[in-house]
Amino acid sequence: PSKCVSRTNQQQIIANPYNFSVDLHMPGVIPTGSDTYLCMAFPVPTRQDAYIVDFIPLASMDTVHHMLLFGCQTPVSTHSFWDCGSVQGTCEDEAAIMYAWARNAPPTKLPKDVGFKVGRSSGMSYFVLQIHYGDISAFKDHHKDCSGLTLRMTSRPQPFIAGIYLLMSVDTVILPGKRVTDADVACDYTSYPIYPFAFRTHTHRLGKVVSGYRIRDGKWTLIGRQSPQLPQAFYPANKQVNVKYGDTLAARCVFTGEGKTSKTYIGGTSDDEMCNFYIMYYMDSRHAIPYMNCMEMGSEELFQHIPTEANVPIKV
Ligand code: IYT
Ligand code: CU
Ligand code: CU
Repeated sequence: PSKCVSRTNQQQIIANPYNFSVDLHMPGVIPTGSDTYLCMAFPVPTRQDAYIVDFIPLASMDTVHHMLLFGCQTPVSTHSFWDCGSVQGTCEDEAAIMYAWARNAPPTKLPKDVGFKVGRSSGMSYFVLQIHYGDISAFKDHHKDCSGLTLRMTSRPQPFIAGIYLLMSVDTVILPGKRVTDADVACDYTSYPIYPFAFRTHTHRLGKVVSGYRIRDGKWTLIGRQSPQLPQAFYPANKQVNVKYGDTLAARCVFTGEGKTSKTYIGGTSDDEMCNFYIMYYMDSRHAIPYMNCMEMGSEELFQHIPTEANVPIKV
């Protein structure tokens, strides 16, 4: 039996019968080394559709480097927590990211009337919480960690659903010693309008800056730009940039091969690299599409027109 105290279950306020909270936290763990990734799956507690409308993080600031929340159908384990570093991963099927908390970054809030749809019809039956324990010296006293987050949920349909559009490179190769390698990704957008409100960048150690754009009538408009060496949370997107049928979405990751003695490829370990630009958006719930992605390498001709800021490093 875990000593973790549930923060919500004892005091559910029954003011609105549609609203409820779900507590997701580690069951009292002691990571065995620095830079351990632990995962824990939780069944979505309702068979009907439900919406996440708010995230309330509760993480031990001295040990938790970051927390991610995913949704999927088939987690690697449903019994207890597991080591989900590069070998095992989070889910057998595709995982969808819904939330990122990183130390020293402000947490993301969903806009009003916006919710992530989970449950039966969304094909998302489990939450998976991933926690990266960084420096574990605070565990010398053998205490157990119960970090995690509380989800505020409602069964009331929301006017807008939240979703994620992921741009990722699958084929970048970074040559050793080469000062700059650009990984470019771009796709035509051919769906209903989306309204980006947050973005997240992800690379490993060689990434310098990652930028995402909407291209409309040849004009590049910034959605967000960040150093992946800063906490990899969702940051507020450039306001008033919507994306509609006929636009193009594009992202560039700038890498350096300086200090490397061999080629670096895209892959799962910390010696590999990744190039990810996540757009968190909302969309009219009548034509809700919660996950989209783009893995096409943009054309050289298109990227001739990328604003020069995309290659300007960000101070960390
Ligand atoms: C090869 C690669 O770039 N992997 C990324 C993007 C990715 C995310 C999810 C790929 C798939 C997913 O289901 I969610 I398939 C990647 O692994 N990124 C990590 C986490 O897995 C989310 C990151 O921190 O952004
Ligand atoms: Cu981390
Ligand atoms: Cu990665």
